[in-house]
Formats: sequence, C-alpha cells, structure tokens
Amino acid sequence: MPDAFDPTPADRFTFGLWTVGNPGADPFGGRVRERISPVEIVAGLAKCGAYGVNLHDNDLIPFGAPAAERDRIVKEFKKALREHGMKVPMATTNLFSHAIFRDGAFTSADARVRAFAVQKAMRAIELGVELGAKTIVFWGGREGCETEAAKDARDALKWNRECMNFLCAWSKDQGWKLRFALEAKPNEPRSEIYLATTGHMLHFIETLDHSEMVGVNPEVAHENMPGLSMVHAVAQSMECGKLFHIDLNGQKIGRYDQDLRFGSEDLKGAFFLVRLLEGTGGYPAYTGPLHFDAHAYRTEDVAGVWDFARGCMRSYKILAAKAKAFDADREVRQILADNRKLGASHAKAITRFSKAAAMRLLAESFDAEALAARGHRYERLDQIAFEVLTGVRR
Ligand code: GLT
Ligand code: MN
Ligand code: MN
Repeated sequence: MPDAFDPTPADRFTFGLWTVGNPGADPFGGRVRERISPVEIVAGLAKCGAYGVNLHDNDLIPFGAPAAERDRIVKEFKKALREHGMKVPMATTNLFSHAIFRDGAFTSADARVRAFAVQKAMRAIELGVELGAKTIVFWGGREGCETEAAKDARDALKWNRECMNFLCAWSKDQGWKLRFALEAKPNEPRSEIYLATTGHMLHFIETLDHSEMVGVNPEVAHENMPGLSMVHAVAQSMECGKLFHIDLNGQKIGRYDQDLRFGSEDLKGAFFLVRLLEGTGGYPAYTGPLHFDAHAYRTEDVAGVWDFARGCMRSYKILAAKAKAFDADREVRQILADNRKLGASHAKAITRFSKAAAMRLLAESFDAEALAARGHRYERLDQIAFEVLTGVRR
C-alpha cells in the first residue's frame, strides 16, 4: 500500500550504479546474485521513485573499451535515462580498481601514473558532462601507503594538489560550471590513507587554486567506522558552504566499510543527520541530491536489492517527518528557547572584539558557582527525541 513515505523524484534520491549493482562479492567470497545491468538499474530505480543514478566511468564503460564501444554503451544508457525520466547528477572516476593504481592515482610515486590518472579523470568528467552531471566526486581509494619509507606524505599532498588544480583549471577552461566534491575514507583499503577525514579534506581544499569550486562528499560509514560523528562532519561542511554532495548509508563503529542500508544502524545518528539536512532545527536545508552509497546484504537476491533501495528512501522520509515533529514539539522548543534566553545578555559581550569590549569583559564578575549549578535539561530533550523516534510521542 503506498503511503506518505513512498519516494518520488521530487525527494531527490539517487543511487550509484555500483550500489544497487553490487552483486554481493566480498574479500572472502564471490558474487551471490546476478549483476543488474546499468539499463535495468535505471528502470528499477525509476520504478522505486528515485530521482537519478550516479556512476563511475567503469560502472558503465569497461576499462580500456574502444571508442566505438563506449559510444554505443553511452547511447543505450542515455536512451534508458530518457525513457524513465532519470537524471545523472553526479559522476566519478574509478581510480582504485586497476593494478596501475596500486601505489595511488594522484599520489602515486610514478609521475606517469599520476598523469594517466588525471587523463582518466578528464575522460570520466567528459562522460559525466555528457550525461548532465553537475557534481564530480573524487574518492581516492588508493591514495595512501603501507610504509612511510615509500614517500614523504608532503610529496603526496603536493602531487594530489597539482592534479586537483590541473583538473579544476581544465574544467573551467572547458566552460563547465562543475563542482568537485572530495570524499574521505579513513580505514581502508590502504594501510594508511592520506586526507583521512572530511576535516582533512576541508583544509586541503583551502590550499587549492580554485577552492571555490571544490567541496566535500561526506559518507556516514566513513565517519562512523573510526567512531567520528557524521552529524558534526556535515554540520561543519554546511557551515562553511562546502557540503556539495552526500553519501548516506549505515555503519557499525569500528568495522570495515559496511555500506549498509540507510537508517539500519545508529538510528539516533541517522535522525540527527536528517534533521540537519532538512533544516528543521533552524538553519537552511541542504538542497542537493540525497545519494545512497550503500548496498543490499549479501544474503539477498535481486528482489532483496529493491527492498533495500526502497528501504533507504523510506527511512530517510520517515526520519524527515520525525525531525519535523521533534522541532515542532512545544516542550522541545521551550527547553531550547530557555537555554538560549539565559545567556542572551552576555551573547554580545564576545561576538566582536574591541578594546572597549575587552575592558568591559575583564571588569565583569561572574558567579561561577551559580552558573555551574544549573542543569541543562538535555536528558529530557534526548528522551523526547527517543519517544518521537519510537512513535510513542506524536
Ligand atoms: C567506493 C567507495 C565509496 C565511494 C565510491 C565513489 S566508490 O564504493 O567505498 O565510498 O563513494 O568512488
Ligand atoms: Mn562506504
Ligand atoms: Mn562513498
């Protein structure tokens, strides 16, 4: 039975070809289900109510395919997109599967490999542009090392910067209004990863020639696997105008990159993330595509893959409704307003430095014991979040 949580294209949900197309292989066993072809994925996702599909160059076109084969595949794929009204908002480059990238792509010690990687990214970007993509994601899977004896991490950073600068300048020279989004993953597949977190990426971006066109693509799993907060990574990215794209999924802390169905783990984390993205707490909402970088459990057959895809989208919408309810709750609003009100007289004292403000502040006397004695009512707030989430409180 359709209900208010069934997705529609207006919800802006997207999946990668590599996500629903994942046939369940892992390092310990081969695939467990048929590979769903790109054309079938487009049809299947459209049927589920998705807005679009994203891809790596090699999700669609095999590595090294001759030009004629490339053109035939792209033509067929575009036809499917047209027929099903599906968009390709984001494209990316596979700079990790082929053995040539065993020592990295943009950070390979071999300059010929770095040049090849940039050329491959250029071709992937051309493909993305041809399909209508506005965002290009860079996940440097092999950018790292096993031993520090291999190269100085400062060289790796410089090489990475050179490649990004080259690609930004080339994209601008082509007259494209593309945005690049850098994705960090901390724990795999190299032993040590360069630029391991969204925070590392945010600083690296500021060192680029065209930093204005470069932002981040944080992923739930990648923040949670080392125990970091996705909510904080996304909040910081939003606050500095750098949340260009997002990878939604589920993850247990401390494990490998699980890429589980969105909402299936850390329900409260997912709830506060959706609340942030939807802007129900006050700040402007994120308006870009909502991409699921996840895949079905290895236990599933193809029918289970579509259960998985629908589940990701429904869970997001259910959490969006819960976020709305939480922020409309009178008691929640009251507690938050009370906490703000208490400090109001002092908020101005430190917003802007002036000699006079510094003098005033130094002359001020605070009753530290009285301030320390006050409870903040966060236990109550969190319990309300729990009760809203579990449906006990409406
Ligand atoms: C790979 C990785 C993802 C990235 C994809 C884009 S590929 O699955 O683990 O998190 O987003 O390159
Ligand atoms: Mn992942
Ligand atoms: Mn990802």
